[in-house]
Amino acid sequence: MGEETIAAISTAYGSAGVGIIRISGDDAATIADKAFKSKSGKKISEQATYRIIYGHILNEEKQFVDEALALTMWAPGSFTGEDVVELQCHGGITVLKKVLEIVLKAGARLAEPGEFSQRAFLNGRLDLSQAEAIIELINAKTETAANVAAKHLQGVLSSEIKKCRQAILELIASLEADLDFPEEDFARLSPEEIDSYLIKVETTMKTMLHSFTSGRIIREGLKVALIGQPNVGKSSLLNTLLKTKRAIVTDVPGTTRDTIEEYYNLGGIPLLLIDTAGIRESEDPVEKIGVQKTKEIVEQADLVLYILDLKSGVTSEDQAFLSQLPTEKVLIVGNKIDLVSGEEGKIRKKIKKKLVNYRFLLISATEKIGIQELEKEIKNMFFAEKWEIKDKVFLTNLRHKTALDKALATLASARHSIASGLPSDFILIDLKSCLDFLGEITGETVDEEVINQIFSQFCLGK
Ligand SMILES: Nc1nc2c(ncn2[C@@H]2O[C@H](COP(=O)(O)OP(=O)(O)OP(=O)(O)O)[C@@H](O)[C@H]2O)c(=O)[nH]1
Ligand SMILES: [Mg+2]
Repeated sequence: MGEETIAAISTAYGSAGVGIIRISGDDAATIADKAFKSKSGKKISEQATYRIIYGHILNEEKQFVDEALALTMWAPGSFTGEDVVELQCHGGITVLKKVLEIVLKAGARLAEPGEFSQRAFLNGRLDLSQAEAIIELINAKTETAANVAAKHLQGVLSSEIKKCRQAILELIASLEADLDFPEEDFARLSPEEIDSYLIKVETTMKTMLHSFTSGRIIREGLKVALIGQPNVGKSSLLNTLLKTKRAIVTDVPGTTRDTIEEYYNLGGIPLLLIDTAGIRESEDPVEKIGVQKTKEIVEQADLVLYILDLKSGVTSEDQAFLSQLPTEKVLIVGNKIDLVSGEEGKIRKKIKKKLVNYRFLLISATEKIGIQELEKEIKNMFFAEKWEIKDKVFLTNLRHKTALDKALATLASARHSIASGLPSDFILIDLKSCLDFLGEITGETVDEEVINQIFSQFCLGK
């Protein structure tokens, strides 16, 4: 150890019943003793681990600043693996800042964002993917996202990665033994055996990789953009789905200017619904910006609900706009079916003819017709598989995905070497890189710069 002792406010900035100052490092107890006087006269440094004592925070002039409870957690039995004292004060930001200042004057250094977690990682309390799960859990926007992050924190992903690494490691050992002791008479693996061994590891890794799309949706929500010309009923559909009057609806075209984003829970799966400004050529500068923004939203969306006003049908503007988008990203929603009752068959035929190969359905946003069918269609498009969080590993982090991509590429290269009849030296090079890439996920083989970069994204005090 021998690291500096660090301190920070670990609770949210705002008003709350309680706020916590966390102090971690070799001098945590001595520093805390300078800021905190217990009611009983006992020193924090004389306490056993996991004790709570009541007392007062006093400034340098021995003036009373706040009441507090001091919680002791001595190394290695703390989050960071170091000596930790947490001062539980009252949760006002001004008072917490005052207490922090006293602690810093007593000899602690202000912690960098994520520094407590970084120390936990460096002291082997968590691996890198588990540390990243903390931030995922803190930022979880839905219950599903929190559940997945909790699984990662428990090490579900790490253990899957470690299993793959172990398998590769065993193969490396066996191939190296062949090279080192060529005369020894033990059963050697044939190229076919090596290949089928690698296929197994590859399959496990690919399954993990494929979970990334779902994983990202779990974390960020499926981005669903409501797009269409002015007045077709985009905001009305948003309101109907959310069952609130979230967006302003009027019969004036160009009502929505800025985008409106709201999370919507579709059977446990988060959808991020984005209502946008109707697309049209406009001279109005505000509307122009809105339309430009709509185009950007379309780019980022996982799904575009392209809304048509069935009274106007499919216009050439609609066709022009849609032609710029990949068909599989679009679901055509014919709205205001209530206004054209009796003409459904004819309308369907027309849409089919003008918009070949698109999925489409007919609804009424205001009369709530076809809404369940719409929800069902979205589910079918994206969530055909069951979202069982139980034991399944979901890849949610882009850094992990990139490392896994690279690891898979090295396996492919190893298999290629086998197929080309190359000697095991070649295969070994790839297998060792594979090992390194997998190790990047859990943090065994990642360089310091990357580690610093990861932890700097954490919030202050974590
Ligand atoms: N009859 C009927 N009217 C609807 C339906 N959906 C929307 N409307 C009406 O159409 C008008 C426009 O609705 P909005 O939801 O504001 O349309 P928008 O696409 O958000 O319009 P902009 O924000 O201007 O681009 C309003 O008067 C709504 O009441 C529907 O299913 N049936
Ligand atoms: Mg609108």
